[in-house]
Amino acid sequence: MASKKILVTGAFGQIGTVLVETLINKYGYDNVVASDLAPENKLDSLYEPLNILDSARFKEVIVKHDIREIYHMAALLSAVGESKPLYCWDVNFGAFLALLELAKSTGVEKVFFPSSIAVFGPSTPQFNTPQESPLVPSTVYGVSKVAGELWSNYYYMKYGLDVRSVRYPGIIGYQTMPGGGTTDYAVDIFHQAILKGHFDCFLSENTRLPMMYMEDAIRATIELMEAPAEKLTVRYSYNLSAFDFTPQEIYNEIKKHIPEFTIEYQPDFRQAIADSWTKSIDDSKAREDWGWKPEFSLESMVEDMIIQLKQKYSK
Ligand code: AKB
Repeated sequence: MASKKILVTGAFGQIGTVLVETLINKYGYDNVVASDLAPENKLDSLYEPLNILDSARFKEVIVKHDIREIYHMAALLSAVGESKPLYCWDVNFGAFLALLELAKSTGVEKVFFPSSIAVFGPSTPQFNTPQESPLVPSTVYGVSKVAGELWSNYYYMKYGLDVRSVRYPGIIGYQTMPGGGTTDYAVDIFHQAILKGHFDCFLSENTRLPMMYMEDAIRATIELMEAPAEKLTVRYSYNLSAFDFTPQEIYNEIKKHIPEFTIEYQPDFRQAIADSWTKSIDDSKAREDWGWKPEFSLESMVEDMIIQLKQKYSK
């Protein structure tokens, strides 16, 4: 059992919520501090209200709890980022750079930075995207994640700060709802299938994107953070993959469980974002370096999502 103190920023977000619970189960209640913007805690955890743009307050929280590890999950996602580009840059990059500086001057030893498939762009190979690929994204969210990756690598090389990162694909989970992303449809489709039997999809039927089940995403995050430092050869961000599908393919899979389910396609501005991202990912470097292996396939993810959500809605 680790006695190091862990801080999770963005703890009320889609991934943060599940991460806090998993970290508490693993390292103990007293070793995990959740933080987010809201004044009141929504989780069963220690809590500090924190606006990550306020670096004096950020430092206060780190020092007060003698934080040694930070999972920096606070971010604006791709679709909402496009409506507020400069704010997205400040939140996703400015606050992260401030965090890296704080880590240097406090006792923080290890930092997790969540990157994304949004770092890829039209010039990146579309299928089986290699670890080393051109990173010229067309969203400000992608730009902020590329910058975060490069500065993570810089702080590691220059100051020896142990920053670790993965490029998350779209994450699907029954525990929480995403907000403001382009892959959000892949969570919403389950809720609508169960609640209404119909889904209006904001992406077109053949839009293929890389995706992953929440259980695998959380396990990948913690496995990377626990991997021996000498095994890690990538200090900007690891490609990470489980499966990929189109809206039509996930619809067909859900329909096996809910035969009356219907879908219509009404692509909006998020279509252009999805079209700029790659379709499938080569994560062999993560597999080689720290033994990454997903457990859930498209079929087993869909089955589990439907079981879990039916249970949730029947309560
Ligand atoms: C989004 O859709 O913006 C995110 C992501 C792929 O990073 N889920």
